[in-house]
Amino acid sequence: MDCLFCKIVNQEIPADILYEDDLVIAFSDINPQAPFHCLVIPKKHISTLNDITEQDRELVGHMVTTAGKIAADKGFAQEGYRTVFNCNSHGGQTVYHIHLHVLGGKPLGWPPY
Ligand code: IU
Repeated sequence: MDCLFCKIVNQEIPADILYEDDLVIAFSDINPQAPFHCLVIPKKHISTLNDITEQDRELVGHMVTTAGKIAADKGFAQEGYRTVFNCNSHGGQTVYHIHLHVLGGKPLGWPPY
């Protein structure tokens, strides 16, 4: 499978890794949209949020708790931060391996258009 994020998981492509465990990896986004912007991805390939099954509940929960821990470690917990899953074209998804964006370090606008 020709998946860019699988290649990052398999260390075939370099990335600025911020966190890694058996289930997930977090790395800096190459095109940051905030002073801090990283992606938390599962090591398992899942293309979109539409492909998540009941069996992935723990994995996706772990992605979210990992995002929260990274934000806390970076000192964003109090002032706040944003987590985003984009799904398919209308959601703005461009890489088809699910990833949770974690953005922080400034007040972020809403809505996102
Ligand atoms: P999206 O939700 O699929 O649009 O987000 C994909 C993100 O992956 C986007 O923010 C890119 O900047 C980021 N990214 C990356 O960090 N490294 C890469 O090699 C590529 C995309 I291609």
